[in-house]
Amino acid sequence: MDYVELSKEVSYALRHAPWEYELELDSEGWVSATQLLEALSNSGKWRNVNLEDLQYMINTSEKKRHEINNNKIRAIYGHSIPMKILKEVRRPPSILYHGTSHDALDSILMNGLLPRSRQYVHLSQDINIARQVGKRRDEKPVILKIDADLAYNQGISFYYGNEKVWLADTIPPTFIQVYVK
Ligand code: HQG
Repeated sequence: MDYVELSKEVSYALRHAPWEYELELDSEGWVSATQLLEALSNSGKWRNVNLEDLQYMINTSEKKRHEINNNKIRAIYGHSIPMKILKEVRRPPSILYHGTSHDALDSILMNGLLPRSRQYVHLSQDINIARQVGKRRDEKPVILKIDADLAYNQGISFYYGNEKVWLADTIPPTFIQVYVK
């Protein structure tokens, strides 16, 4: 089984288009794993997929995109569906990074970091992760340094995704510094 391909389809279902799979996410993004497996099986491509496959897909992925608990599964971050998924508010690490493209830089410095097509802005404590994220859009990405401590103290909400991904609604320009250009 192609677990990378499976992960992409599960991400699509749980982040962007649950209705295409007749799934309804709860307020924290969980759906019945059985229902997801049923929908995948019906598609033909994933006829024999089972819960162990989903668990193996999660365990072997370098990013922790999904989690399973009590026969339920959810995407941990990345959602774009209209219903906002509730994430746990938490004090962030004092510094967070965001990797992006040179094309986006002027707009970000003017308007701040905005979630764009997703529900939250995605940030990372690890500069190498930020670089990887930015590389999806720019061979030599811009790395932005976010004064998360100051932002948090001034009332900006941060949310916990996983050990590597922090979320925020928006980051105003005053908390953003260009770290690598
Ligand atoms: C940019 C992947 C102009 C922002 C990744 C980014 C991540 C602005 C793009 C996760 C802007 C949105 C999320 C503004 C932000 N003006 N551009 N004011 N504010 N932007 O994909 O953070 O592999 O929605 O810099 O690794 O790149 O799918 O967000 O370039 O963890 O699991 O608008 O998705 O994870 O792009 O990536 P995205 P992202 P997976």
